[in-house]
Amino acid sequence: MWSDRSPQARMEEANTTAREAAQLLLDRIRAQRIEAAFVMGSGWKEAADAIGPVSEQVEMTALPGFIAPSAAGHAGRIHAVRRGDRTVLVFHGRVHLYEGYGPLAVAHGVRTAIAAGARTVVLTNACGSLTEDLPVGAPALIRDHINFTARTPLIGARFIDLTEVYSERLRRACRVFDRSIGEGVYGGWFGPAFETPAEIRMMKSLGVDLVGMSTVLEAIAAREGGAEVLGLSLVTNRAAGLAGKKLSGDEVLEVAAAAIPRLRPLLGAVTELLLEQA
Ligand code: 8IG
Repeated sequence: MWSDRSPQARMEEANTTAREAAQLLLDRIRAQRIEAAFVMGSGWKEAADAIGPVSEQVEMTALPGFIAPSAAGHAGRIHAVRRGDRTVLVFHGRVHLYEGYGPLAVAHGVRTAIAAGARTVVLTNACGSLTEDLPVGAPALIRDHINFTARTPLIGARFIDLTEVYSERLRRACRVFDRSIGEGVYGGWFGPAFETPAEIRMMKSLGVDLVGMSTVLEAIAAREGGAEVLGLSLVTNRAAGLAGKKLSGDEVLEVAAAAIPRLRPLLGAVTELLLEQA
């Protein structure tokens, strides 16, 4: 899948497959539609219980177009959370460009959620920080992004406006809930290798505050689909060359685990907000 056809056919196939996946998913979770979708990146998964009790679970690979995520901590499962007569989806795991499947596979979860009715997509991730203002262990709002991947989930003449990818309204609401939460520009990096110190200096000079390997393509696809986007980053390390030591996977996991108590109330508040407006 996602290969050898004409560009238009591949875009159509992506949208058709998302609609098919959405229908099957809605059948499985016995819902008419969903209100919102959360994509849980590394570090965030253990805080997902704050969104609400899980009523149904679906394996991603049971749905057309989904690929079992291979990155550590990505379960490849979709949870349905029922709150009153409303349903939100929680994606445990996502596909990254560095896994090699391409931008359509990366955006498929978001497209499926929107085809299932989601009007809001909450994209979470773990990332590196380029500024002392966004400290390790703290969540931060994504204000804007720079797409360094040279990829896009859009094929053809789709001139989508990206003036406000990350909803000002939702960011403001998060700041009201947590007055100390920081905000920054996220640089989306292809990976899988982290940046060199020179690449981080380049990004810094271009106005990047946070850097990671996800989120940007999903955000673009969500905007194309007309959904509002909230981007939440958990800073787990200082970017390469800024901390005077090498980046350590174990340290990232430790920082993420320690941050769970800070992420839970934020996710709870965001869920309330999304259900209120629904
Ligand atoms: I966690 O420093 C995490 N993910 N590109 N750079 C990039 N991705 C990351 C980083 C980082 N930390």
